[in-house]
Order: sequence, then C-alpha cells, then structure tokens
Amino acid sequence: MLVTGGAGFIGANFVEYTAQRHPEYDIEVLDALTYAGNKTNLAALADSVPLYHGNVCDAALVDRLVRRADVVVHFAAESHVDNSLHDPSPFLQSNVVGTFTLLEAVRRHDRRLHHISTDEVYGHLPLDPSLRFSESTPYDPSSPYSATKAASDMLVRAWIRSYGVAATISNCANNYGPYQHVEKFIPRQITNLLSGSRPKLYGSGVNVREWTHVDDHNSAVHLILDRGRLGETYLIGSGDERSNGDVLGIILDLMGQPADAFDHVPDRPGHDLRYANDTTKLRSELGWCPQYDDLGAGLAATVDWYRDNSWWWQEAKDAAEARYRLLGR
Ligand code: NAD
Ligand code: TDX
Repeated sequence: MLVTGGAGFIGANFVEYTAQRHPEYDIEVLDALTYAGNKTNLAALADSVPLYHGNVCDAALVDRLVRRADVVVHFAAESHVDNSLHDPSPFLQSNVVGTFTLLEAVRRHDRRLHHISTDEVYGHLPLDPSLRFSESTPYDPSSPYSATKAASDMLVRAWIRSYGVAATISNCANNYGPYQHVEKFIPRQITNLLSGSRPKLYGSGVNVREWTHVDDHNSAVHLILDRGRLGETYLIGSGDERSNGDVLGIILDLMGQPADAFDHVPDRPGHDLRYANDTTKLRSELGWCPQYDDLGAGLAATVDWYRDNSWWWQEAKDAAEARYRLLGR
C-alpha cells in the first residue's frame, strides 16, 4: 500500500492504524514534508514503513512507487483554508496537479486508488438541522482550498468514467485527534492555552462543524478499501455537530479556564457557516459506525496529548502564529 501524505495529521494516524489493525499490508509513504508534514509522526514505524521524501507532482517518482504498489491511498494535499486565502498557488500544484500525476500513474499500472477528500467541496449549509450534504449534492466550493479539492475529486471521477480507473472517493467532515497541525482550530486553541495565550474565535463563533475522530475517519477508509463499490463516493462524518463557540467552551472548561477567557478576532473571508453529512450510504452499505461518540472525552484525550507532547508542536506553533499575525487573526 502506498500512502501519500502519510507524514501529515490524518495520513500518519492512518499509517499507524493500518500497521496495528491490518498487518496484511506492507506500507510505503510518499510525503513532501512540507511545513505540515513531520517524519517524527512515523518514527515508531521507521523500521517497517519506508518514507520517501518527495513530491506527488514528481511524475517519475510517483510512477516508480505506484508501479510496485497494489493499492494507493491519497491523503497528500495542502489542507488549510486560511493559508489558501493568503496564497492559493501551492494548493493548485499539490491538490490538482498532484492528483492528476497520481491518476496517470494509477491508470498506467492499473492500480486501486482511494482518494481522500472533504465535505467542503459541497459549499456550506444554513443552520437548519434537517439539511445535510449527500453524495449527490452539487459541488459549490467557497475557498481556494475547497475549489482545488473539488477539482481533484472531479479529476478522479473523470478518470473513473473515461479510463475505467479502479477508484473510490470519500468526503469527510472535520477531523480531530493527535498529530493535528497547530494551525487548525482545536489544536490552536489548546496550544494557545498551554502557552499562556488566549484562544481566538473567528467572528461570532456560530459556525458549525461535524467533529469526527481521526480513527473513525480511518476505519471508514478501510471499509471502503475492503468492500466499497468501485467508482463510488462515500461521505464520512460522526453526526456530532457543534458550533465553534461550543467547542471552545468545552476546551476552556477542560483546561480549567473561565468561559469568557478568549478573544473574538476578525472573521475568515467567505467563512462557510455549516457542514453536515448524511452518512446513510456508508453506514447501511458498509456497516460503518463511529467509535468515538463522546466529543468531550475525545477532546479531553486530545488536550492530554498536546500537554504531553509540547516538543512536537512548539516550533510549528511559533511559525503558525506568525502566519496568523500576517492575516490579522
Ligand atoms: P495535513 O496538512 O496535516 O497533511 C498533509 C500532508 O501531505 C503533509 O504531510 C504534507 O507534507 C503532505 N503533502 C502536501 N503536499 C504534498 C505534495 N505535493 N507531495 C507530497 N506530499 C505532500 O493534512 P490533513 O489534515 O492530514 O489532511 C489529509 C487529507 O485529508 C487532505 O487531502 C485533506 O484535504 C483531507 N481532509 C482533511 C480533513 C481535516 O479535518 N483535517 C477533513 C476531510 C478531509
Ligand atoms: O483560530 C481559529 N478560530 C476559529 O474560530 C481557527 C484556526 C479556526 N476557527 C474556525 C474556522 C472554522 O469555522 O473554526 C472552524 C474550524 O476551522 P479549521 O480548523 O481551519 O477547519 P475548516 O476550515 O473547517 O477545515 C477543516 O475541515 C475540513 C480542515 O482544515 C480541512 O482540511 C478539511 O477539509
């Protein structure tokens, strides 16, 4: 199994999950080790999981690695909305050209591909809880990040239809858990508090996300690899929707801070109001069921992980906050 982006947040958790629960796979990782990739994420598996430091846009390297794999799981991407608003160009390269490069190698060597994507490709929803995205919701991306993920999904769909590539796609809701980069909402607030700064809430904090533990995302990916129908798209999400203000409230409480110990900062331009996925297809066809059904407990474990691993995030934190200062957030 070739895992692209396996040194990033979800990819590293996926490699660890696969090594522990699916020993039938020999795993190789291709990762460019951008600011978001960290080879220490795979240190415990260094003897059994080779890490190739390279770019998914490098056609010769990708060809070589895809040729000797049976299955490719494609996580590699630029993943942060705020960065895409500041400078979209690496998103076009890694997310669009990178997926194209991988698809061409998969097509040449007739390999099985699973493409990891996001529910952000569908745009956003009003706060009405009866409305959810489904696999047939029209694409309507808001940010440069989601536009490039939408483009990558469209390429995969076209390669399936035109060339018969053996691929599946999943679009997951927001993930949380260990190894998440400190630029993202939950780790940013936890590490702000651990370093004596105040959390930063965009706008009024009413925006809603469907928080899904990274291991639940990865269990869904394995079900799709094992039993998903080729050519199909599956939505993934826990069903646990919370406003950003509510999530921040839980973190403040867990960390022994008063409920008002945070700052409102200027809103993200084009900020999507709500994401929520109808996961009936994944649950009824493949029997998926999330194991992390208590966000408070999941967040408590995540707080402990960041508290115990400040060596892992300290340098990245300083760089991420310097980027946020440029954005005024
Ligand atoms: P991340 O930013 O933590 O990790 C991305 C990894 O990809 C890093 O290791 C980085 O070095 C690598 N990478 C980036 N560009 C590359 C390139 N050109 N060539 C090779 N490697 C490259 O991201 P993440 O949060 O782990 O997201 C992984 C995937 O899951 C992405 O495709 C993202 O769109 C998708 N996704 C993320 C979430 C979420 O909540 N984080 C939700 C749904 C879908
Ligand atoms: O400091 C912050 N304050 C804040 O209020 C940050 C960093 C974020 N926010 C808000 C913006 C969002 O409404 O929190 C919410 C979550 O923000 P992010 O962690 O940046 O995630 P989001 O923009 O929802 O996108 C995430 O989920 C879908 C991932 O980053 C994407 O890779 C994934 O596709």
